[in-house]
Amino acid sequence: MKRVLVIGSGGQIGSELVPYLRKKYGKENVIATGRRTKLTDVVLEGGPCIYLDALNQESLKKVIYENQIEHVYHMASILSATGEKMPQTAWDINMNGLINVLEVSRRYGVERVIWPSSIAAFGPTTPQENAPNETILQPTTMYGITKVAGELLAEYYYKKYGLLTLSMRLPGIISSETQPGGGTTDYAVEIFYEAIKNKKYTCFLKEDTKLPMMYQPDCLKCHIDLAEKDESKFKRHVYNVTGMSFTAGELAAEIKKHIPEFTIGYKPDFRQEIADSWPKSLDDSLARKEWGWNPKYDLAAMTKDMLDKLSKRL
Ligand code: AKB
Repeated sequence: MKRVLVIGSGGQIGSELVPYLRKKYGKENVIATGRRTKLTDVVLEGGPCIYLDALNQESLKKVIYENQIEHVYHMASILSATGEKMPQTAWDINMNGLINVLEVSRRYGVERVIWPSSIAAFGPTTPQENAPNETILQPTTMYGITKVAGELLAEYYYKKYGLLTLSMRLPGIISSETQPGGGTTDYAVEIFYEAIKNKKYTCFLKEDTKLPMMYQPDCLKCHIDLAEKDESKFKRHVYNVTGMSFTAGELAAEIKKHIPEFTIGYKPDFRQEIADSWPKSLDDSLARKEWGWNPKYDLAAMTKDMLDKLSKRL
């Protein structure tokens, strides 16, 4: 049984990662923390929860020391669209939060830090199709800049102090429990809510905008794989991972197969430029080869499951 800390447990991934980890390690062993975003009832009622500001190194020390934490999942981050509205805050939260987590983790003997990077680490000079694991990283968003700097910082902590840091470059995550906030790929979740509630949706990206995506069950499995697989499997500390790639139009067409009266319009805003700077698809063959990454959901399976789950709930 591992003693686990999840920083940013109110977010789209954290809110489902916490119950997933509690099932695996026992509810008392997984400490959920949040700061700005409200924790869900499932997280609050399922085990220990505390307020934690990752920018405050002393509080972080106390939590990690007092709870003998072995694995840290650092999920707190400002995403791409919000990052463009407040670049300085994005830098502060994403970079100072991360360096605090790394510094306290290495001092108190944490075994692994799992910290998601993103497709935002890529930029317009990266190959657009099948972007390789090792490639040009010249992002044009503040969020992307913090992801590239974060990847380098995490690698620095591994080389200098032997702290095992593992990151996956996550694509857009589609999930049914907690809506994302402040990202460019958020449309791929919003569309489901609107399709069920109002049978129509206006997309803030163009119809032919293609981006890499992943369904939440695969995303959660990916986190556990990085935490649990034998260290010898990891030949590097940052991996491309993807589940599928589709355009906004293709997603709408897939939803229409289940809700024939669904209609979509397109009104691109400032997020179009962000989406255009990211690759359309990723090459995740190194993750598949080195530690057995094997996502289960494609566009059809994800769409059916999202509609089933949300229709029951909404
Ligand atoms: C965003 O859209 O900003 C995030 C991401 C791709 O990292 N979902």
